[in-house]
Amino acid sequence: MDRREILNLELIALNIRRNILRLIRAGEAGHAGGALSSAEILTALYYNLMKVDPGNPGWTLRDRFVLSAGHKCLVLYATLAEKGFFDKSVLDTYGALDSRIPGHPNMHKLPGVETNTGALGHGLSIAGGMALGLRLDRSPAKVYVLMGDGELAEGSNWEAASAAAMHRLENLIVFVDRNKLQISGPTTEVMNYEPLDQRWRSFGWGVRIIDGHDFEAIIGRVNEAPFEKGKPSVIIADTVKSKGLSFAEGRVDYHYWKAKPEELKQAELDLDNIEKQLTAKTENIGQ
Ligand SMILES: Cc1ncc(C[n+]2csc(CCOP(=O)(O)OP(=O)(O)O)c2C)c(N)n1
Ligand SMILES: [Mg+2]
Repeated sequence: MDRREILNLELIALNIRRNILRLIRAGEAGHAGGALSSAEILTALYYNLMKVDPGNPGWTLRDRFVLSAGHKCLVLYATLAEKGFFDKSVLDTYGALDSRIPGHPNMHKLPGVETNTGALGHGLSIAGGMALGLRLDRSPAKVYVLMGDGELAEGSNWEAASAAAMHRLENLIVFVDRNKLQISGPTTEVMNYEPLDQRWRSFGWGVRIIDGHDFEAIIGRVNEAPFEKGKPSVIIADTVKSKGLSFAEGRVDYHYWKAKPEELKQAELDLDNIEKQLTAKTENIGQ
């Protein structure tokens, strides 16, 4: 990929992080950690990989995105708003009664949300059904799923993984956001599924491991899917929870962040610093 294209995606991911901060400010709290760790994955999907039309969210030929880990909804709202599915002013209603953007995504309230999620461990089953249905319709559309690494502790995922392999769902591509933390601690201490690549492989999937903050890796691997003929694909994305916030990166306390005013100030400064770095990179390319 061209350096300019990558920089452009990095700038969009920064805007998405700014939108996440705006949501947290509005709601005074939210699931920040897992939203921030997956900002690059959603940016790559919505700005490079997926065929979607913000003006026509129900377009039959669209690719589908299922946010299986529904508590990561801040990153979905932030991305859909950035992409123009709805007005950014809606972000300021987060936490309000009757908001169109509740604590877990609701397809009946917001255009662009494909299915309701929030109870972990159900998105993969739903996505498998979508992928099978699309194949029966001879649709070229693909189904993308974002799962949390802690979410994998739900047994229902592994039944869905077996079914997807049995049905040879080549049009199904799953990301596992391996930020190594879940709600109460390190995933390896709460429910250890490592080595995760071997586990997925044994369930009949094609597997790749990437740096989940690296656009070339995200886009490059997705473009190679299916990784193995007749198999669904999973990309294990190594990420940092709360990526971008100096005081919160890799800390379990920010899984759900009740934001203090001084933390919000620091978060703004951190994102301003990222912007400065990106501006410097842009100037370098220009020379
Ligand atoms: C069925 C179910 N059990 C428990 C929860 C509570 N819960 C919300 S987030 C979370 C941890 C998820 O961790 P992970 O999937 O690693 O997400 P991330 O690190 O990206 O935030 C849990 C247990 C839930 N939403 N659904
Ligand atoms: Mg996690």
